[in-house]
Amino acid sequence: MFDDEPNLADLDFERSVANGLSLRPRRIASKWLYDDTGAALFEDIVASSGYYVPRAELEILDTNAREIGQTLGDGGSLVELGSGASTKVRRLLDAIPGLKRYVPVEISEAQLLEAAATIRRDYPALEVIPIAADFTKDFDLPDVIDAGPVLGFFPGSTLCNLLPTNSETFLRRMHKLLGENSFFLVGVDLDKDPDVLLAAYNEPGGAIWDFNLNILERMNRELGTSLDIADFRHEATYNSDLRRIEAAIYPLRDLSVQVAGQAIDLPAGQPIVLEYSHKYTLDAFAALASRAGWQTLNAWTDNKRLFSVHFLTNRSQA
Ligand code: AVJ
Repeated sequence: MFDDEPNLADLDFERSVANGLSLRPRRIASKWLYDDTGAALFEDIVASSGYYVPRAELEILDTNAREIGQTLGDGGSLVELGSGASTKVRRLLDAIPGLKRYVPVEISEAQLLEAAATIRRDYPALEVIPIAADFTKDFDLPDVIDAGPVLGFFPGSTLCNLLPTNSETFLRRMHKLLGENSFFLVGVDLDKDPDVLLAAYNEPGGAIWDFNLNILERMNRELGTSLDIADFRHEATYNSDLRRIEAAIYPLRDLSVQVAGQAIDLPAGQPIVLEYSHKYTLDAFAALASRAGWQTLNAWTDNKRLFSVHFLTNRSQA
């Protein structure tokens, strides 16, 4: 997964946790949330009724897929970043019959190959070229896609984990990778009433608690700590200056933990920040994309204006 804390990104789990817990506020980089257990628990969040992102995004894709296909033209390649089980993309595959090729890019190779086999079975006319890669690092796309238009697909608001400056760098990298004749569909969560955001990111005792508290179980498993999840609570807050949800866990009593040979204090009530989720207005995101070299063709929202999908292009004449 993505990292919002570059200084903690290229370390192993133990070093990264030890360094993060010495920062103030204490931090654990969000990429560590998504081990196999974490990825499965995140699916429970996706299925939960309070988390509006998946449903709002599918509504937008369903409504606009035909227009996307018409703009793209025939013979194109769809490149999905972080394709997981390749479920959302089916809405596009179903609505864009002229598509020639699907290139899922996914770090979990087992999940990638299983998803690719299922897509091949269900879309026999489509050429499927799976790429096992971490899209936050450099990787290559197959040369064959240069023959036609390319549609990048980056759903789910994953980009919003990044600090805005790192998002811009990422968008610029994708601009280069997807090439001259490309389009990019990016799912971006909208800035809105903090009460609506807080309700979506707080579900006391629900899937979000299990997902975030899993980091403690992971530490117990992999770092030999013996933390008790009953000693913590989860709360997401909204930072209105930086326009982001900050998900954190809080010790309920004074604790101390041994990581990488260091004794680290975890005082009662002091947050350990796990994940940022930045929120954008349509204009703010279009400006960011433009600084990264992309031109906005369209920015769609769902009916309730909770979420947005930006349709960007590399084509200068557009
Ligand atoms: C995976 C970062 C897109 O911020 O909406 C959802 C993570 N955490 N509910 C988001 C998340 C709790 C999600 N992203």
